[in-house]
Amino acid sequence: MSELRRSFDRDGFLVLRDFAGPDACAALIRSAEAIVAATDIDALETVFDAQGQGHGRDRWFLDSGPEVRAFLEDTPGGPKRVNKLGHALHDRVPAFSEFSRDPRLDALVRELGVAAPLLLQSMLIFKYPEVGGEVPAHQDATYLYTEPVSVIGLWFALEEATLENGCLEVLPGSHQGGLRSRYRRDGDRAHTERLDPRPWPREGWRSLPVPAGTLVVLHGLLAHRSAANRSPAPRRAYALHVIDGEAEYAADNWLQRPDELPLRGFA
Ligand SMILES: O=C(O)CCC(=O)C(=O)O
Repeated sequence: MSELRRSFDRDGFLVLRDFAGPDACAALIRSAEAIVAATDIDALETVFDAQGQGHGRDRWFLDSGPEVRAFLEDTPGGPKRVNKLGHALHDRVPAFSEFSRDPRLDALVRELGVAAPLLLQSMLIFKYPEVGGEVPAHQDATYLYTEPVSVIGLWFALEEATLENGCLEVLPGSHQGGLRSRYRRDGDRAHTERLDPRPWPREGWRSLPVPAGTLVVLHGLLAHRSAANRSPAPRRAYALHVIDGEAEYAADNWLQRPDELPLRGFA
């Protein structure tokens, strides 16, 4: 077993600096900001409700698995600002498809045990200065469940992520403790079902301040979160979630792909 794999199996995450160069990061930011600039923000209504998951009652969210849609920050009374774009940038937008279908990522996830990688979900998370919201502690397998659990998060810092602008925070080893909740779709809504009532511990979290270009790899059962950005510096990041095609994809996951846009791997 490689040292990388041993470390991932032990901790539930990897921090790989200098994965993406400045030009590659800038290209994704440019492409994402062009999408935002072409979006009628005032016409948007769906706030990405990271705390209460209120967007789970909203078709703009529920049908976004094969689309590129913008979601708002919770800024009551203030101007509307975009929280994220999701969830099929990797299949719909050339700059993201090129960035995501990198043979190095294919080799990496296979080394971590994914036999038949499929690119399931992508998001550009803006965390704009002053307004970028908190992402509460969660496991990605809550939202992207396969049997057995196979989802891996590939999170790319497109700019420096710091303690001030809301860098990722992880709970090392928490991937060994089982899945705590599932986010299930039931017709026109999705809701969270708790499987384990214990709250995440207050102690033991590790902040991951990283320079732009860093790839953070997250096991699907690893608890992670990020604080609000109250600093003057943006913290844009790209997150790509990969599952194993050999695992069974849950029919009641919120994200469902239509036959017209089947999931693809890295090729
Ligand atoms: O970018 C963040 O702050 C959180 C990202 C995240 O939770 C994820 O990609 O699963």
